[in-house]
Amino acid sequence: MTVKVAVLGVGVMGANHADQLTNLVAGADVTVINDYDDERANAIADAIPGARVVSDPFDAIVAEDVDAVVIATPGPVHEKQVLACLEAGKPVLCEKPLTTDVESSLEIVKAEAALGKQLIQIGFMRRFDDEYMKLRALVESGELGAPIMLHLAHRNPAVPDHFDSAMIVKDCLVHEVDCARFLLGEEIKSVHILKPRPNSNARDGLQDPQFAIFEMESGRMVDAEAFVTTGIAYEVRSEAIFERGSAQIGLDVNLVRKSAPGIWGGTVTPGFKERFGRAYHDQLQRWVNAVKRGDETGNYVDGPRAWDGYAAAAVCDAGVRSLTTSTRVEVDMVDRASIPGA
Ligand code: ISE
Repeated sequence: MTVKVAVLGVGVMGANHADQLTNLVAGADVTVINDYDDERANAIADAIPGARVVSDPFDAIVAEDVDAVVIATPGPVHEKQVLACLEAGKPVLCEKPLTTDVESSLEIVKAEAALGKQLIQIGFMRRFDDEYMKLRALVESGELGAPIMLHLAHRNPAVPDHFDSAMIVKDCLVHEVDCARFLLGEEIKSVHILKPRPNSNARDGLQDPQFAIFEMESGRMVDAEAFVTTGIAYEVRSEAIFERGSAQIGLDVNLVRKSAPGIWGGTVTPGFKERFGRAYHDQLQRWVNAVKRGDETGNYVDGPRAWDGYAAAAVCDAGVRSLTTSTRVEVDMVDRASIPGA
């Protein structure tokens, strides 16, 4: 069986998914492309044999030649589109955020749980990155004892002009939120965002960098730096400190060159598409495989679920409140066990 996929939203991420599904991922065909900008949709569809443009995202979701949906549209329209996928019983890989507020994310978790099928996967692609998987495996193995702390860093060379301080939390720090939850296997209890003196390259009023402290349920602590105007390149690093050692990923040591006159070095990965290209691919391949098995297993997901999208929304909401109040803010989340099947 070939999974016929509709890609909703073909900006940077959606176009990347459509390309990987067409040219790299086995067992999937992109049959439908949708974007609010028809011209952009046409340009992408023209490069995909057999794909057509459907202008209304809801028509795309219910189309007969669509088995599963990738949502890479702007966050504010996710809620209705994900709900439409649930209503149509179609598996969906939704880019973060699941929705733009905590309440609607929770409603979606409940709606999916009530269906008794796992249909929603969230695009936290780092969980498919080789280095993250190795670090997670090291934590699980207990080889170095229990993990005690994480030091995380997320640096972007630049961000678009519309990026404000809250977006640094919801668009960038959100990955560190998921990373902390994934690596340590527990929820985040509180967030405190400290505000260092802003970088002189940061637009007026933009709180950049930000320094977040996550307190985990068990009392472990995580610090996460988000710095989006470094002017350098894309750097994402994680270090775990254990009882009997430490481990680091994201050193970005690729080709190391030596040349005259006494020069030693390499290049830093320019952006997230390059840094996580392989992870995006593996995420899509595992999702397509899970969709194929879904009718037998009732589980069309292999990776982070709606719950993870909800947890990220709840932590980021606390983060944004911490940013404005300059205090430590408790994360307000329901107990997962209270929603059977979540
Ligand atoms: C972007 O939206 C992403 O999701 C990238 O993975 C992240 O690293 C980047 O900072 C965000 O702006």
